[in-house]
Amino acid sequence: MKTKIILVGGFLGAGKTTLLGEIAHRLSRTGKQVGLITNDQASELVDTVFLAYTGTTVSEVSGSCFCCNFPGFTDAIAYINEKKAMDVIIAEPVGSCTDLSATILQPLKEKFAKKLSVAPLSVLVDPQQLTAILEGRGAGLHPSAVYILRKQLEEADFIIINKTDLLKAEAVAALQKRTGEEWPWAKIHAISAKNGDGLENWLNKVLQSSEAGTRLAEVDYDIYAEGEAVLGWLNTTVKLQSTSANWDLYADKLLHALQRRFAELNAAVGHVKLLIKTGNDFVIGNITGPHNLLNIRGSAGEGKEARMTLNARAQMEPATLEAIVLEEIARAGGSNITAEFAALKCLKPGRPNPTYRYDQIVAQSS
Ligand SMILES: Nc1nc2c(ncn2[C@@H]2O[C@H](COP(=O)(O)OP(=O)(O)O)[C@@H](O)[C@H]2O)c(=O)[nH]1
Ligand SMILES: [Mg+2]
Repeated sequence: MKTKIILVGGFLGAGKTTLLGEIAHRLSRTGKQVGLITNDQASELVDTVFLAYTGTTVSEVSGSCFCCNFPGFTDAIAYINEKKAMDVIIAEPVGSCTDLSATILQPLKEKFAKKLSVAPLSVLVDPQQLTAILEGRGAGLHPSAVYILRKQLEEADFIIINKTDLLKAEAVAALQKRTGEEWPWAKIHAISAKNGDGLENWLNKVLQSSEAGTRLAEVDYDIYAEGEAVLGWLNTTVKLQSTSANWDLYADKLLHALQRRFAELNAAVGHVKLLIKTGNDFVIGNITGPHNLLNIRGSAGEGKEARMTLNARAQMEPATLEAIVLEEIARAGGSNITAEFAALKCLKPGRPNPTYRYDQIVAQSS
């Protein structure tokens, strides 16, 4: 039996991890064995901690993106498959990555033809960002970051407009039509990873089709590198201690403070997310834009000790980002909560240098 491998790409905050969690649930319910792979430039990933709560086998490729560490990616596939023979493995590449068809899908089809069946490249997009880009606006992003987002859509086999729960049905239909006109070769799906709308339809298509990596985009690596380098990248894990603290209030306070600081600097936010866990309970929260509502779910309750993982991607120098995050962690805790940093990494992604970059489409038998 070949393992089906599904790559779910798309820009930071598009909803990839939410979708991965949801489809892992759905596939597991139908008796399928499912594994997940997350990816980041550094370890200490909120997505990995969050997805581990789904009870699925999760493997993290960190320190480099899949494209620049193809062997790391295929080792993660092998590691998961050794634990259990998987029917499906779903992988989430870094949100600022593009050129995945040339650097991941083609080499997978060629080198792993016996073991893997590659699914169509599905690229998720936030409808607000998509609308802005179709109207020629920048969605608050640097022009080179917009370039990356457009390239992600250009190389997609399936473009998935996510978060349709935020739009009226007519607006979804109009956006689907306009997207189809812009990228006529792609199949356009509209879903809500949150409420499940459109999900089954996309999932069935993606599982049945072997039309994977049917497009190669021409990518200018200078612009691509600049689009990634404008983002400051911070990952940290912090041990929090208190005589007694309400961790949900702390999460809320910290996220609001960070959002205010980024808005003051007018800095576009790729995403800021944190997860605080106490035993088996957790609270998870996100900021996806300077004025977007915060999204906080779950509860870590009250107590003396908690562990927080925080990831921030914002358009600013890493040193500025680090200073802001450290200041606000200290301030949100006040005199009641102390923070001990178990890990802290702050960086600017380096120039992408893929292991492989194919300039021809590899055929795949079904
Ligand atoms: N309203 C709405 N929000 C969503 C949906 N999918 C994801 N989100 C939210 O979008 C934010 C980013 O989601 P995440 O899955 O972390 O995105 P990723 O960076 O692409 O992995 C989170 O606040 C999610 O709760 C959706 O279908 N509807
Ligand atoms: Mg994610």
